[in-house]
Amino acid sequence: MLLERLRAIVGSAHVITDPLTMRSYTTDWTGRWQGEAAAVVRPATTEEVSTAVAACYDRRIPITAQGGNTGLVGGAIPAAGSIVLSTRRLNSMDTIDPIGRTIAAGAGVTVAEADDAASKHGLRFGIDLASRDSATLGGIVATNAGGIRMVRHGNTRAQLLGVEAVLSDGAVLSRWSPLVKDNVGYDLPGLLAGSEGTLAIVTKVLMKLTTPAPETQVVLAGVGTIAAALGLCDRMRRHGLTIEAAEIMTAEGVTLVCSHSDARDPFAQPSPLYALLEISSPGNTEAAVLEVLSQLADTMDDAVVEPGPARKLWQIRESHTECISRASSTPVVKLDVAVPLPAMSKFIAALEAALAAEFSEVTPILFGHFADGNIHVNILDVPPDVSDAITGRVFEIVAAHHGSISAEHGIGRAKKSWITLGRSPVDIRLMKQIKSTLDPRSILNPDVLLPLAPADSAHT
Ligand code: 2HG
Ligand code: ZN
Repeated sequence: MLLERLRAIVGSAHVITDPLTMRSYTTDWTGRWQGEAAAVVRPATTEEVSTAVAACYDRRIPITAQGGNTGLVGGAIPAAGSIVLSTRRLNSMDTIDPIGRTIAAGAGVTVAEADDAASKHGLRFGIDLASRDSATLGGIVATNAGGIRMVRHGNTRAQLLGVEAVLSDGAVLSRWSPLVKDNVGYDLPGLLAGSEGTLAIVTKVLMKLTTPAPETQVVLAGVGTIAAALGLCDRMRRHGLTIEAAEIMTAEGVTLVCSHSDARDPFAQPSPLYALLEISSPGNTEAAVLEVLSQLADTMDDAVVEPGPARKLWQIRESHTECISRASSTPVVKLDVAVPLPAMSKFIAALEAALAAEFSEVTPILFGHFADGNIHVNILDVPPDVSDAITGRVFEIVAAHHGSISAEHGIGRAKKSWITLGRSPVDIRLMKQIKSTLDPRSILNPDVLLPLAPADSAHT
């Protein structure tokens, strides 16, 4: 029997079947996605992962890999009868190479732990996100996470040099080279980045590290329009300054955060939009930032500047997810979208108008990494029977503006019905062919990402 076999592989203490203990693995952070599993398995080594996966392969039992369970699209939530393979015990911090500027670590190491380890060598981990204390390296690879430093260092795929990963039959792929120039064949680590646990289970990662700016200044600017916020970024760049982060919030979002946390709005009068920029430069950043702000004074309602890390200013932005969750009467509908920068103002206007006219009972809050074109559309108080209609409507507006229905959180379960809005039939066919080559028995997270026809699914 499978559970006996799994107990023999990882030890009885690490095969969880108690429904109450399993709940934190089968329910997502938002409470919107709830699954069921036959068991949660917690291997501690790649060999244990490999043997456990091979046991599932032999019996055609589906496996959902899960890191910190911080995802927002149900991508790590299992379908009934699945095994959840938790990667959290794969938490070895293997090597920091301060000369090559790389980190090698287990998939269960968190983003915060990776950053702490890099900081001891005067370096930083290039991905940062509000869930840094729980999100794992395996999870950020599986979702190709972007986060708040994407504008500066690129997404996870851009920083991924190598992976060790277990394939669906238990074979171990080790594409492990710190070389930044290495063109021997297909980019398999790049393929696994963003594959949402559907192609292989990442057990170790080899990633680039970054050099921190010696000093940063954090600007919170109250602006009336997206065009003014983009203009601020543009002028900072033209002035020779580097944008380390560029976030946008709305008056409604800032008010909500201030009433559900101890954050406070530093402005005397609320502004329609709040642009939060973190800026660095090789010289006197503060003087240069103040100069740009004075040149653009007539495009802003108000502005404050504080030396980084300026945690109080960042708290306003980073508390959005939690405060929104607390404020909504139903699980929040979270739609993480991107649009081309020139289309962003029109997109937001069209979205706000459609939601107000067609779904007047809901409360939308928009925020996000605007310099990357990424807006997190959070919709509160959505009656459960309306969530699909509202999702479809938002995605229709995204598609009409040539945007993406998934900027950084992935497709998961939440968006797979709409994947045709983001990819052509030929593209989807090719992705399915890749899936069936790497996972011929369709046991790796079979219910996420690609809309499989029932006949395609070998385990049913
Ligand atoms: C962020 O940018 C995360 O804080 C979460 O991607 C976004 O809660 C969200 O919708
Ligand atoms: Zn985000």
